[in-house]
Amino acid sequence: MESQEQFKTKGYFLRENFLSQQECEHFLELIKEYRQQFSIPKIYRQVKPIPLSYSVISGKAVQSHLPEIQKLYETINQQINNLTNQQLFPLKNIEVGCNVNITGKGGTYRWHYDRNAVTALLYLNEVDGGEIEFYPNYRIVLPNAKFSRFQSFLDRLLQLSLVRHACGQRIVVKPQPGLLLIMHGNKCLHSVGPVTQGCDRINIVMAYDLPNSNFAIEDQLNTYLYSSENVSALDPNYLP
Ligand SMILES: O=C(O)CCC(=O)C(=O)O
Ligand SMILES: [Fe+2]
Repeated sequence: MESQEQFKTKGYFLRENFLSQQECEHFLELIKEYRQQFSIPKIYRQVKPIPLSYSVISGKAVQSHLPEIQKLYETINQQINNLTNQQLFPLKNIEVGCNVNITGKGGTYRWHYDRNAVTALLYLNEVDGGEIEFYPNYRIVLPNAKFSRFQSFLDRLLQLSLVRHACGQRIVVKPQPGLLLIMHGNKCLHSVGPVTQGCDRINIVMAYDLPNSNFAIEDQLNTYLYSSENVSALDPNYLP
């Protein structure tokens, strides 16, 4: 009950030690083994002020090769349904549903909102730097126009540091093994600052939504986020 209240009023939920140190090490080992067998794309998108610079094991690979992580995606679904008092589901688009983000030294994740309603971030290790900075329930969403140019303008305006600091509640969280962060992904502005130490920052990103959710832009955004290919759109979060 307490957690439900917390999520409702604050717009996010943090739980330390959702996984034990040993469980984290086990998942890190599975990820390491996956990386010894397969190469993973490195994504670099030059956006300001914080570029998107990371590597990712996308949802399709998680589903086929990392069944224990896929299982975790389902377990956390239950937790989220309790927390939100809603019936949310894994995304229909497998590629987007459950990813492993791997951020090396100097890597960052741009300012953005997720496309889905609720996102869970599960951190597996501790690094220097690589803090996530977020502003819960911050976005002003235009009804029926959330992929429009005007929405894009509004989002860019609210991303300015002056506006963020004046209008938002700034929260900074340092990754630690087993830490679970749940947020309204499509309303919470977030970014990841540079990892300053050699070791990779590794976390699992799990996306949930209502069953009838649909996203106006899928393919371009997926290419942008999960492959190293070029995309023509300036920002594929919005319609041209
Ligand atoms: O790695 C993080 O802490 C955040 C990643 C993120 O926001 C995303 O993958 O959408
Ligand atoms: Fe995100």
